[in-house]
Amino acid sequence: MKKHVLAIIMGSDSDLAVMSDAARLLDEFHISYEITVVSAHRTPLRMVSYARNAEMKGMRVIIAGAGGAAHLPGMVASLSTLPVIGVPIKTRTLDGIDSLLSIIQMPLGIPVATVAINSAGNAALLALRILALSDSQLQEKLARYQKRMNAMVRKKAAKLKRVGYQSYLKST
Ligand code: RP5
Repeated sequence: MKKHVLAIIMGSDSDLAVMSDAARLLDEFHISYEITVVSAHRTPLRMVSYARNAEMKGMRVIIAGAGGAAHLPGMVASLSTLPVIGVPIKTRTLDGIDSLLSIIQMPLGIPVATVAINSAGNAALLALRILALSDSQLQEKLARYQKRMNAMVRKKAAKLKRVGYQSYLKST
């Protein structure tokens, strides 16, 4: 069986559309991951066994998305010593502020690195940076990724200068 080095977990399949941004980025970087639903509230015992076994299975980082009373990232971090990156999911009632505050305000001792609301892509990039500490090829790939972004922004700035803001807006 193929060993996954990263886990993408989420409290519900309703989080999948957001969390798939992380999966897409990891695909782009050819990093193996497991993606699944683990609910802190609806499947607490599954959450305990998932978090307890993750390191033994070869996982290096866990990305955990949750919305509302979002206990999943903190609970998983409390059950393991792996780095956990929390993704607050935007909610219909409170716009994800509930998720953000639930995930980010961890007490001393159990850290969760929290990204912006719905920012699963940045969670993946942060996880890649952690892996890259012991993988120079991955570090080079990340540097190339940043160079491509840099070039894209410079190209846009040059176009804006060339055509002016009105034509630019019409062309986008
Ligand atoms: C959380 O409750 C999940 O992470 C999800 O964001 C939220 C709502 O879940 P569903 O009612 O859509 O399944 O546990």
